[in-house]
Amino acid sequence: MMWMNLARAQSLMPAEGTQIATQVNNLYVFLLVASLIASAIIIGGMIFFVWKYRRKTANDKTPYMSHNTTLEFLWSFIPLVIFLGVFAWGWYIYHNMRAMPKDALEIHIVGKQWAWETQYKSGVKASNLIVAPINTDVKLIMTSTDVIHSFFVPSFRIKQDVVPGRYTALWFRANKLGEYHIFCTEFCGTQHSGMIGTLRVVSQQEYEAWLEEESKVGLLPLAQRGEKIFQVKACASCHSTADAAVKVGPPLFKAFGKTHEMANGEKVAMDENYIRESIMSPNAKVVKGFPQNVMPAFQGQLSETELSALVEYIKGLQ
Ligand code: HEC
Ligand SMILES: [Cu+2]
Repeated sequence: MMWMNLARAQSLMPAEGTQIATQVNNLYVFLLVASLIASAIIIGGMIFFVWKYRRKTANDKTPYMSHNTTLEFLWSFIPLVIFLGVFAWGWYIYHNMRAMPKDALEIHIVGKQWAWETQYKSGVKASNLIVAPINTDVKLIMTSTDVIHSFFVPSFRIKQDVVPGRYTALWFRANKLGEYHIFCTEFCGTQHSGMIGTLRVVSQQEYEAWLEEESKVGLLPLAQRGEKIFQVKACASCHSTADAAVKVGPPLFKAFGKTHEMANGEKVAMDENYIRESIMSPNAKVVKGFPQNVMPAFQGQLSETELSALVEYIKGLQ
């Protein structure tokens, strides 16, 4: 319907990421348009009658009127039918929203001041991020560790209180790829407005790849995660870790805490910040006797957790 699409122009409402969002929008647009038509009839009729039956001469008499059964019946019955229709329509959508699908992919969500923690069944965890496959029923099982929060994804038109001491649930079936906002909509303390996250809808393959990748680094002690990342990012092809052998780059074995001489003569003790800088922008300080521009810069390719893991791993190579 043309008018529905018109009223639903992107600028008016958040994107629709699920079938339910579309259903909610249709109902909402119907209510909006029905209210507009009703107010046009009522206010327009009022203005018209005020004008038509205005006092025209000094001795106008108000005619005697009792009632009109047909009219009264119609203006009661037609709205009644519309209201019952809206009720049934709303009930149907609400039922769809609240009836949890069987065999859904279940994800645990913990609200805390002031973040959303995501926990997958495999043990993978994420913070302020939910990654979910497209066209799949997903059920969120939610609780809070402190105060009452409220989980809201505007583009999915789903919202639910997240309460300490019990579980509440939501479900969705995303039908568009993309990133959607997660908000907390229950005032929960000073940083409430910062309690936001991202719901990323990806293809089934991407979802599995992501889980796989996260499970590599998600469950181990930091130094062990660091060791994995060191392999995955091919650091190992240029740096030796078990002896002082010089490969493409300087050995990292027993390197932490020692003083290293740079190409410009500067002496730098290897601490956490030096490791970080060496990984993110290798050209900031170039080790004496080694080529510049050989080690790739990892800026933007490692998360803070991955960086900490690498730092801990390198510290432990003693
Ligand atoms: C293509 C080879 C190559 C790869 C891959 C590489 N590096 Fe390097 N790295 C070097 C070279 C060459 C240097 C010395 C030049 C410089 O300082 O930029 C270096 C320097 C370093 C230093 C400073 C060492 C010191 O003794 O002062 C650290 C720490 C380091 N790399 C860590 C890493 C980590 C962690 C990774 C993986 C995320 C990595 N490197 C990947 C070649 C590489
Ligand atoms: Cu909150």
